[in-house]
Formats: sequence, C-alpha cells, structure tokens
Amino acid sequence: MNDYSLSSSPHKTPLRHDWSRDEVAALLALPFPELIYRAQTVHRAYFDPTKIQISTLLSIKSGGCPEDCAYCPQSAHHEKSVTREALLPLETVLREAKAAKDSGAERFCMGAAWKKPKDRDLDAVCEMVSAVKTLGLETCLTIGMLTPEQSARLKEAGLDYYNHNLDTSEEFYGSIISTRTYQDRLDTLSNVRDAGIHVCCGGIIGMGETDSDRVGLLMTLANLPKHPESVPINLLVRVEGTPLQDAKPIDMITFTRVIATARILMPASHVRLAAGRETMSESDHALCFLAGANSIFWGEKLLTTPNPVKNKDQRLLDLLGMTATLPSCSSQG
Ligand code: SAM
Ligand code: DTB
Ligand code: SF4
Repeated sequence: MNDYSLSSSPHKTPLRHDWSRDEVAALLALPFPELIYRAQTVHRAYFDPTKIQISTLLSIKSGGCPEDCAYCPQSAHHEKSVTREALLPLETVLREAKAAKDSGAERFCMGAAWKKPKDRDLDAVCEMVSAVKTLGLETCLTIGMLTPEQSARLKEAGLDYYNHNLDTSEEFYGSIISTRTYQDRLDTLSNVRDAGIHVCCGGIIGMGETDSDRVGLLMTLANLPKHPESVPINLLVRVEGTPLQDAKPIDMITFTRVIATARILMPASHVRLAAGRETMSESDHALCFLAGANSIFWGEKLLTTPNPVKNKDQRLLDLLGMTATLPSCSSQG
C-alpha cells in the first residue's frame, strides 16, 4: 500500500485558533490555483490525500420539528414538510447500522428532528448508541441542543461524535432561523466538547449568504477552543415547500473555495463534502477532493433527501484512484 502523506513534512504547522477576519477573507479570495495549491499542501501534511472517510446517516425520528430553519424540510413551520414520525425502534436502527457497516461505513450517524431531546427520549437514544457501538462502528448523533448532563450521559453510552452545525455567520443566522440563537448553538458545542465527545460542526453554502458570511462561519469554526474533528460543508439542497426552495444556485468554484479554506484553517480535521452531492458532477466531486475534502456520506439517503447510490460513489473513487479509509470499503462494488 502506498502512503502518500507527508506526515514528517516541515509544512505541518501548529494548529491556530486566532484567525482574523482579514486573514480568512484573504484566503477565500486567493487566485484559485494558489488556493488549491495551499490547501493541497496542508492536506498532504496531515492526511493521505487518496483516502476518504465514510459515514452513513439514518433519520431515527423524522419530521414535525418545532424549529424554523429555512432550509429544512423537517420543520413543522413549512408547508409540505416531512410527515412527523415516532422514534424508530431499536431493532430497526440496529438493522440499518449493520447494513451500513456491511457496505463499508466506518461511522453511523443518527439524526432526530428535535429542538432538544426530552430525558425519556435520551434513554432510548443512549440504548441505540450503545448497541451501534457494539457492532464496531463509530457512533455519531445529531438530535438538537444538549445540556451538560445529557452530554455526559451520551458519552457514557459510548457516543464518539456529536453533529451540531453553526450553518452560517452569526450576522446571517437570524435570517435563516428565528427559534434559537447562535449562542444556543455555541453553548451546546461547548457542552459536548466538555463531555469529551468529538465535535462535528460545519455549515451550509448556497442559502443567499455573502462571501463575508462565509468568512464569518469559517472564522468562527476555526477559532473554537478546539477545531471540530469533523467539518461538514453542505451545499443547500433546495427542497420544495421550504422558504429556500428558490435560492439562487451557487457555482461550484465558490463552493470549492469554502472547502479549500476550511482545509487550510483546520488542517487536522476531516472536511466532509456533505449534503448536495446528488446534483454534483464527477468533476465537481474531484475538485472538492483536490481542495481537501476527505469525507462523504455513503448511501442513497441523507436524512430525508437523496444522496448518490453507493455504486456510483464507488465508481467515482475507482476512477480517481482513491479509496475509503477502511480497507473493507475498497473497490469491491
Ligand atoms: N435537528 C438537529 C439540528 O438541527 O442540529 C439535527 C438534524 S439537522 C437536519 C442537521 C443538519 O442538516 C443541519 O444543521 C443542517 O446543517 C443540515 N441540513 C438540513 N437541511 C438541509 C438542506 N436542505 N440542505 C443542506 N443541509 C441541510
Ligand atoms: C450535516 O452537516 N449534514 C447531514 C448531517 N450533518 C446530519 C444532514 C444533511 C441533511 C440534508 C437534508 C435532509 O436529508 O433532510
Ligand atoms: Fe429541526 Fe434540525 Fe431541521 Fe432545524 S435543521 S428544522 S432543528 S431538524
């Protein structure tokens, strides 16, 4: 097996948490070839650039969410929102987790359309986390706001990662969500981090934000007390019936710039090319990987919206001569 990483490279600089707005803006605006060159240099110092980390998502409780996130089909505030369903039974979750493992996923991420879990719900979710963990999968949850006590319980149940996105800049946040504040988000991130759970935190591009908002999001992520271990960059999925259904599509060069800048700011983190891949071409994907994205969600559904089928992703990785982090995922179709 070749090792393409340059782990002993002198280019491996210490992680920084003091990025200024001007510095981040200057990176995002670099001439494209220079930006990609810098992102690749950083990427190779910390990772094997031929490897992609694979996670699989399952919506364990869909629809009827009391929050009003303008992008989300699960919000009860929007017309045609996803039908409210009860929490899935443990057996169903385990069946899906086994299937994800067999298909080569390394991490299983369970999402619930809640503002915050009730303690009764948390009992059931803790059971799910423990059971999925015993299958030998990394566990990830995204179920809304958490208190320090709830975070500690989840850690004890075996939770490895918690996904809680900042989504955009603090300035633009109020135009997208009115039922919670940016500070609410930061508080949960802090509770999760303090409980010793790895943080997965990123945002969405293509909601009508400006470059300055993209700078604000990236700067906030990079200046957290610890860089999120995973940074999902979602391209808005424009779902009919949501207030953002007609958002102006953004070009893939702008999107790739965000990925490359995230890679430079948070060199040791996995940068995930998250939602929105269904509408991206093979070349778009390749560009994002060249910019330093090294993780994807694998499987035909995200939470409620479509994602490329596994064979299509496997074909793409084969075409690029890239492989999944776990050997069981490599080109066997
Ligand atoms: N309710 C929890 C929360 O909001 O944290 C967890 C589930 S929520 C669906 C997880 C993340 O999915 C959101 O923070 C958002 O970044 C992303 N997301 C939701 N709808 C999306 C869409 N239409 N396009 C892109 N990303 C989306
Ligand atoms: C993240 O940043 N993206 C994923 C995961 N974290 C939970 C979710 C994307 C959801 C896209 C819309 C849907 O399928 O409902
Ligand atoms: Fe609810 Fe999460 Fe969707 Fe917002 S993003 S409406 S909190 S499920």
